[in-house]
Amino acid sequence: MEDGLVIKSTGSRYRVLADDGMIHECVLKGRFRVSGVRTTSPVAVGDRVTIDTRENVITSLHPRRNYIIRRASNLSRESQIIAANVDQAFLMIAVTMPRTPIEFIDRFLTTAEAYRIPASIIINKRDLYDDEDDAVAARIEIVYKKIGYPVYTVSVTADSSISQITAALKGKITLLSGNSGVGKSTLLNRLNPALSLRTGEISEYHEQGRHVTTFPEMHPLPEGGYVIDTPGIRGFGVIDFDRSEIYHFFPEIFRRSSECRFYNCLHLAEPGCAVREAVACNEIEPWRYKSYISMMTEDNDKYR
Ligand SMILES: Nc1nc2c(ncn2[C@@H]2O[C@H](COP(=O)(O)OP(=O)(O)OP(=O)(O)O)[C@@H](O)[C@H]2O)c(=O)[nH]1
Ligand SMILES: [Mg+2]
Ligand SMILES: [Zn+2]
Repeated sequence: MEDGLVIKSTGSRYRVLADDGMIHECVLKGRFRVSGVRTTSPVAVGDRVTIDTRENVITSLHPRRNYIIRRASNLSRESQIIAANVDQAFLMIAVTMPRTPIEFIDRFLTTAEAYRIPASIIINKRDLYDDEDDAVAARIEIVYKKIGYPVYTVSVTADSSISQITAALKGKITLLSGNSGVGKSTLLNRLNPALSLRTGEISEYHEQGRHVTTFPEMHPLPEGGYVIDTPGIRGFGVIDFDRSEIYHFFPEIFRRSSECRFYNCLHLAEPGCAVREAVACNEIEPWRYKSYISMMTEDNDKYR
């Protein structure tokens, strides 16, 4: 018997890095259940497990600090656990080639808030930006830093140093998300050249609304820590927010809400709403408020 870390899951087979450094390709023994949810696979990357090294079976799952879950679709009751025991979440975006929609950023951040997982933003590909793109990137950096999120504006391919990112990832388990083509795999290869991940291709292409099961993989960093790449997962584990709670996950809106006239103000059209006043005078960024309104009214399915 030995303890280890699940670094890859394909739904039925699991790659386990045992604490002695050996890799074991394992299957599950018997039945495991996560209480209350039906999942496509009960064990996920980031899980700590005990394995029987003679038979290469996982015999027990250790308690989790947290786990990020993603429902297969609105109609499905099955869920997929994307990762367990995550320390922080990084969203990589780009202003151009490809441009990440602002609302995508806000969906990601609110989900991280709901999970109470600290989130950071990497704005990549700055070598490609013209003056206008630079201004957009600078604005994004200012807005999100003011709310409290660390933001790193870089070019993973052109910058001679990305040491701030290396330092932020060191020793932690980090979930890395971002729309296809922003440079996630390129970053991982730079952090750990031994990985030689494929880059430049559209991975696991999927159409809007259609669910494709993809399996996140955990990559070790040379200086300690792991990054979980989430190919084909657009948002990450967009959860079913209770409408009356959505504003709790916009920290600056939540802070302001204590000044609203009504304790149950949803910051829509209520009189005496301090949030709308703050938006009107740009103390709260209007695009953040727009994202909030959109989450209050729109179909969340397209961000899964
Ligand atoms: N000019 C420039 N190109 C970059 C930069 N970072 C990545 N790229 C290029 O962008 C393309 C896509 O990068 P990937 O690392 O494959 O993107 P990804 O986020 O892993 O995409 P998926 O795996 O599809 O989700 C590749 O051709 C990279 O060489 C950058 O900072 N500047
Ligand atoms: Mg990739
Ligand atoms: Zn209000």
